[in-house]
Formats: sequence, C-alpha cells, structure tokens
Amino acid sequence: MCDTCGCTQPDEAVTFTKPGEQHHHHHDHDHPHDHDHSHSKKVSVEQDILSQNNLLAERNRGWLTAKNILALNLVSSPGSGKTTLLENSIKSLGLPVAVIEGDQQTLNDADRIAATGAPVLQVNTGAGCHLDSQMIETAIAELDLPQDSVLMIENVGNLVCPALFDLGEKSKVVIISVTEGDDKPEKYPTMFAASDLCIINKIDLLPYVNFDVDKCKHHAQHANPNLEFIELSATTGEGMDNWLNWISAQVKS
Ligand SMILES: Nc1nc2c(ncn2[C@@H]2O[C@H](COP(=O)(O)OP(=O)(O)OP(=O)(O)O)[C@@H](O)[C@H]2O)c(=O)[nH]1
Ligand SMILES: [Mg+2]
Repeated sequence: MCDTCGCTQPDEAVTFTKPGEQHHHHHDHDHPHDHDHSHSKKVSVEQDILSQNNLLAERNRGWLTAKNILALNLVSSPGSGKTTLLENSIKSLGLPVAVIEGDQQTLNDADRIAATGAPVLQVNTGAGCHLDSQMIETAIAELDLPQDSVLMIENVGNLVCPALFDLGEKSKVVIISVTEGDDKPEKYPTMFAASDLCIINKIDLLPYVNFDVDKCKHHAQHANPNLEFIELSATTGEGMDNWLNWISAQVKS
C-alpha cells in the first residue's frame, strides 16, 4: 500500500472543521500499526486495514442508501479542478448538496465551498494521503445530512491511494485535466478501474497543450471497459450540463 508516503503513521491526528467554527474535533487514526517490517507481516497489516475499512464503508453505504443520499467520491491528482467543479455545480443541481473536503492541511477548499452556501466539513488528514471510511462516518454524523440529498466527497489530491479505500460512496468519479498529460490512465490504471465516471476537465486549454483526448480515453477504457466519460471545462461551463445530467440520472437510479 502506501506506508512509504506516511499515510499509516501512528501519531497523526485527523481534524474535522466546519468553516467559521473554532471547534476542532480530533480523533486518533486507529489503523492497526506494526513495527515489524518483514514482508509477510506488512501484507497482513495492509489486509487488516483494508478489510476494516471495507466493513465500515458498507455501514456508511447502508446508512446513506437508507436516507436516499447519493454519495460521490471525487478522486484525482492535486489541482485537476475538483473544488472548482463543485463550486460551479452546487447551485445548479436543484438538490440539497453537502460536501466533505479532504486535504492534508488548510481549510481553503472548505472555505470555497462554504461561500456557495452548501454545508461543508473539512477533514485534514495530516500525513495521510487519502480519506478512509472511518473519517466519513465521523464527518456524516457532524454534517446532519438531509434525506434525498447529494453528498460530494472531495478526496485528497492523489491518483494512487484513494483508489484502494471504499468510503461507502455510490461511485468514484475520477477527474483528469488536460494539463496532466494523456498518459495518466496508462500510468495509474487502478484509479480508472475503480471509477464509474471519468471527467476530462480544463478542455478550454486543449488548444495550448499536447493532450490527445482519444488516447487518454483509450487507455482509461483499457483499465475499465465500463468507464463513462464527460469532457468539460469547470471554468467556462462548457460540458457542465452533461455532468449535471449524469448526477441527476444517478439520483434516480
Ligand atoms: N483553465 C481552466 N482552469 C481550471 C479549470 N478547472 C479548474 N481550473 C484551475 O485549476 C486550478 C486548481 O483548481 P482546484 O479546483 O483548486 O483543483 P483541485 O482538484 O480541487 O485541487 P486540490 O484540492 O488541491 O487537489 C485553479 O487555478 C482553477 O482555477 C478549467 O476547467 N479550466
Ligand atoms: Mg480541491
């Protein structure tokens, strides 16, 4: 998994903060920790972490489904435009939308979402490079989500680790922007395999960059033949209707 990048470090506290509130809710990341670096031990700890995560994810999914809340997990490299996409989707959806923001540090993204009027909770993961299902369990309890609504989860910007962690969402939505290079699905296929929809963002920049949309899609489809695609620009609004329609179809299905 990703212990080289520090996301399973034992002493890291995760914080939950609503913009404008002083209150910080801390809890210790309770992943099992192990200091035996032999390979077999490492594998079994990783399996424990993932199976524990999956159990809680199923509980989240059951809770969300019972309240008819569509939960989407937005995953991507840093800076692909996840927050911009959310900022420009929330008002147009015609449904109550709440957001969980995942970043290692800062309230920047939660502040941006709060400015749209949507309820939002920032999860700061410290050294951690992904959200996990326990963080989502805590966050949804704090957000007091209404029945028949949408929950957008913006994961930590990272095209690798969040693919492994089910949060209890209905779908992962992977966002790739045209400035990242069209070989990303070829290099990081796991994220594309784990997602139901691939948004190709920043298409307004296509005239200025070397990005072959067909090549990108071809490799993403190789990782996941069922992957759907939407090309859009979160800043100019081109293609945003397709995204909003896709969400509406998910709400109904
Ligand atoms: N030209 C262009 N710029 C965009 C588009 N979408 C986002 N950006 C810009 O890309 C930069 C990063 O956007 P964010 O929305 O912060 O990206 P993010 O994925 O939320 O970033 P992290 O949360 O840090 O991973 C900002 O400068 C945005 O204005 C787009 O469609 N076109
Ligand atoms: Mg963001």
